[in-house]
Amino acid sequence: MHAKLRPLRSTAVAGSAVLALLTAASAPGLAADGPTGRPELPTRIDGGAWPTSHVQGVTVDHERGFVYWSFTQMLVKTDLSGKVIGTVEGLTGHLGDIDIDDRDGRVYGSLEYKAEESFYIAVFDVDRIDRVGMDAETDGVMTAVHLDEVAEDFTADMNGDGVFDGDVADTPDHRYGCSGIDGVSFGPGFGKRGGRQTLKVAYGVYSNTERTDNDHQVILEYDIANWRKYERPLSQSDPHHSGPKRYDGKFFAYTGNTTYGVQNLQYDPSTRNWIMAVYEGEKEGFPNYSFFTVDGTAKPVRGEIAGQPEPETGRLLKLREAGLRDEATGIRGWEFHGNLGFDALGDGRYYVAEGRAVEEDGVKKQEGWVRLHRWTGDTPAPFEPID
Ligand SMILES: [Ca+2]
Ligand SMILES: [Ca+2]
Ligand SMILES: [Ca+2]
Repeated sequence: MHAKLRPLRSTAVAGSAVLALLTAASAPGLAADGPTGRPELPTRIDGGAWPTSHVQGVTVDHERGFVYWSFTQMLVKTDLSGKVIGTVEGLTGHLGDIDIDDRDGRVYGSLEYKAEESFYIAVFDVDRIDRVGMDAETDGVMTAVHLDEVAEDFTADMNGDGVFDGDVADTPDHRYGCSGIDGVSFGPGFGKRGGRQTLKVAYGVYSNTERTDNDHQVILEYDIANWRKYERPLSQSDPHHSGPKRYDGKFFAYTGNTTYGVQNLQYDPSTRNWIMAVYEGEKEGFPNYSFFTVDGTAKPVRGEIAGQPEPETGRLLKLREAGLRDEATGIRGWEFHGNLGFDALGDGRYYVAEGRAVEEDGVKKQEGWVRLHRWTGDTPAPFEPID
């Protein structure tokens, strides 16, 4: 609430400025943003309650004043007061984490169809979302780009018995334990301060305590500059496989096994951390933290991807030397939620999603909202809510 006040010449102007400041500062739920010219950010925004699975991701367009919410089978667009502007519905797969590309103003999200062995980045033309009930297939607001690499790792017959065991955790199949994709975020290349923003896509990883090759988070990097040529509308009954044959980078972060991998991935320009919010793992001998930070200032190093059936090297990411530390493994991490949605605003503030099941008129729904937080760097939780 400490907006910067500059000396003003006229007492009348100063008086009205102070009045305006007090009004803003005392309005419930509003955090003063200072003289940025951008809308002020509420301490809480509601995403509504929907007859879907839970909220999976949020991304805020501060400039234009919109919030986008992934509710697994639906994308919701609200303004900063939580007023619903529109929805994109009819998704039969799993829409996970989302992020906005500041360059084109579109929203990108991970979209899985495991039975069809098809994995996409869905691209939403969010400017065109202007009413509730728009259709993902037929209203021209969504295209999809297929990621072959994910399908290959997901379907890998790791025990070589000629059978791919499908969407189950209790199997040696799935390379690195890959269950698909979830966390997505734009940001600079790992170890780079600026340069070209690329899209990072994190694998889901099945929880499985019986194997040793699933203790890494796996992150693919794509330069999406030429992605328009791959983008196609998606017919979910006949899923296309239009997409880049190759990724531009593949990276591994040693965290120990988790339950479904990185739920929310987010680059934080203010700390230069890549945050990874997860559902905790269950393996003995690991700390099983709920939140990790990759050191975005560290260049990836080629090294052994520990625990693979055949020795294998890859580009390893470094966890930030901060937070909790597990003596046995050296793994660093934190205890924090954020696995339902997490957006970094770039100035040391963050929106963190929460959700719950509700019932309205006999209909089971999932409600989602975000609360404004600030970075503290404390352990075990490095954020505190701004109220
Ligand atoms: Ca097999
Ligand atoms: Ca994200
Ligand atoms: Ca998720």
